[in-house]
Amino acid sequence: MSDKQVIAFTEGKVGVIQLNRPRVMNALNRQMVAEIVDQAEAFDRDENIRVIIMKGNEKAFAAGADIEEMMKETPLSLEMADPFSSWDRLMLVKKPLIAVVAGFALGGGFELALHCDLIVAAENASFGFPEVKLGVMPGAGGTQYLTKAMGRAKALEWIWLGEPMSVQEAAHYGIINRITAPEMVEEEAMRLAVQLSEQAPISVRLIKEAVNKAVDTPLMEGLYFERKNFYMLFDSQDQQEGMQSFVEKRRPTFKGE
Ligand code: CO8
Repeated sequence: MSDKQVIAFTEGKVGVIQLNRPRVMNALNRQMVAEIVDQAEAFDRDENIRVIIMKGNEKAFAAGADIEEMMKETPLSLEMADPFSSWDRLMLVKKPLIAVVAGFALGGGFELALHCDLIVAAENASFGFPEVKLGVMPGAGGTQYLTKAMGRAKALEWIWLGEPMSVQEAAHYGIINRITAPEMVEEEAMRLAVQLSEQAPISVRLIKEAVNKAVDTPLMEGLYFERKNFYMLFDSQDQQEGMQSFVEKRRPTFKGE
């Protein structure tokens, strides 16, 4: 096992995962994906953490799967290694995940950002699925996420042509949440993370569950799911604190209980 490929640290109630293969634009090899997912799960279990930030550096969030590693794969090696099961685990993280994207978020790097709940992007961010130019296609959810976000025709155009997408285009399709100057992007993401970390944690968690449910559930089923989560919150101290603080005209303090 070589050196660690992600750096993890905390700032208050925010856990930060920094992708750390700058020499290759944070290309995602298997070890790095495993470390990202293990760390995200560790923060998810950590009672002191309420929000998780995932970031790269000023040149790249991640320029896709590591092509040197990937070029040796065969259908059987992929089947046996089952690389996408790690990505499925990322979807089970219950706390908010915020991607900070400066520079390239391509292929698997774009998919990694799309696995996060919110994306804060620098003006120089560039998103895209260049896989077609390598004779393959997106494999970690790109065809599904993009089609749900922008509709079939535009998704086909982007993925077929493999062209880079600017932040303005990504914002137009609702793919990213905020755009900032490159030097402000980390600060803006941290500001958003801190704001989220001050919300009632159980509410935040059940809201994520319910919104995710809306993505591929018939409306009636989604409405029932939302209702159950709404009822459940009336068993929390945070609900009592939130409403009590309102009538007492003071700021609430949420404990996640
Ligand atoms: N894999 C391996 N090495 C990479 C990758 C990559 N994806 N991207 C960049 N590098 C390396 C370069 O080879 C170069 O290394 P060296 O200095 O040793 O030559 C170094 O990073 C710097 O890159 P460049 O010199 O090319 O920098 P430029 O600024 O000229 O260009 C680009 C930057 C545009 C990002 C360019 O490097 C590029 O096009 N990279 C490849 C992008 C790409 O095709 N990504 C898609 C990969 S396929 C994919 O993601 C499939 C996803 C499937 C699921 C995910 C599983 C993990």
